[in-house]
Amino acid sequence: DHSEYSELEVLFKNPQIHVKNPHLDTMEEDVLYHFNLGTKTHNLPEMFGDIKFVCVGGSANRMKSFAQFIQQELALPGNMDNITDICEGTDRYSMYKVYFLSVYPGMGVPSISIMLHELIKLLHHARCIDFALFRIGTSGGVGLEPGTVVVTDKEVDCFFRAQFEQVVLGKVITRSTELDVGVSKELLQCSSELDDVPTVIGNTMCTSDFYEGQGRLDGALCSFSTEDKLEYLRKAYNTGVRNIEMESTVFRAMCRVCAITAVVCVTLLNRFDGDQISTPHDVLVEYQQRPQVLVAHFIKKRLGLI
Ligand code: R2B
Ligand code: URA
Repeated sequence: DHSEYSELEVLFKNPQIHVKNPHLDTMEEDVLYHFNLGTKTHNLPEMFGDIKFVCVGGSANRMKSFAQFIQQELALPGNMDNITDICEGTDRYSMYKVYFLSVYPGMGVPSISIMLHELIKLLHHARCIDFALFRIGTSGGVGLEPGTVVVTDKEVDCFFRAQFEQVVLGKVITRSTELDVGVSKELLQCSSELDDVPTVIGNTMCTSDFYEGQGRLDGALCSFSTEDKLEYLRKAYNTGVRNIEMESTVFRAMCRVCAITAVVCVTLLNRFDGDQISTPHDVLVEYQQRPQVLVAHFIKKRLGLI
């Protein structure tokens, strides 16, 4: 059965991951090649069974500092100065674990999609239950003040449809990005309890290119006029799009296995005002911390720490 959602299923009452791929059951070993982990070489339940929150996104360094930040915020034991990359045997992805898991998925849909296959199987093999999965990152704003955080309502493709298309065996398979329990309102509430994390709920458009694919005029190629670009951005805005990035649709479409998922991205610029990201480095660094601060606050509240 290859109907739309046959492979992955959420059991909300007991949200344990059910990876519905019958072929997996017949495999003696599962090698998670890009993580340099495997079911025979590693005790995955022991290594990862206690995971309650998973956060993907940013850059390798940002995910490391996020793990350190969470450890500090949750007052977890251990010395975080020498936290090691669980994936250091491969230079594809980076992964840091401190009760919660912080993963750098690379840039763009193909990269995060490979990572998510292995991450979901990892959580499945580790028999994790009841956990939340976040994508945090950067984006281009559509009609927003730079530095605004967008908590995604709907992840849409470049035609403004709430779906993710993938070619499988030469056929286009469509998966919805709409069907799960969102926590956007809870995150918005969290932002109101924080200083300097201006936040809105809006739709997030996911593209497969940073330049022409996002209507930029400053790439190596450009096939359209300034007016074409602005018309497209206005159209996007009118359908509810407030930011543009490169991973959200596949993230939501694949992560329906998790009880809670959220996409939280800060906007680095307002695309109606320009394309180049020329904001000073220290300002960008502060912007990029905002999704981390918001998600950390959410986690602390969920854990009853505040
Ligand atoms: C946001 O920022 C990156 C491009 O600069 C990309 O990974 C994304 O989604
Ligand atoms: N990331 C994107 O994908 N687009 C932007 O404009 C900024 C960051």
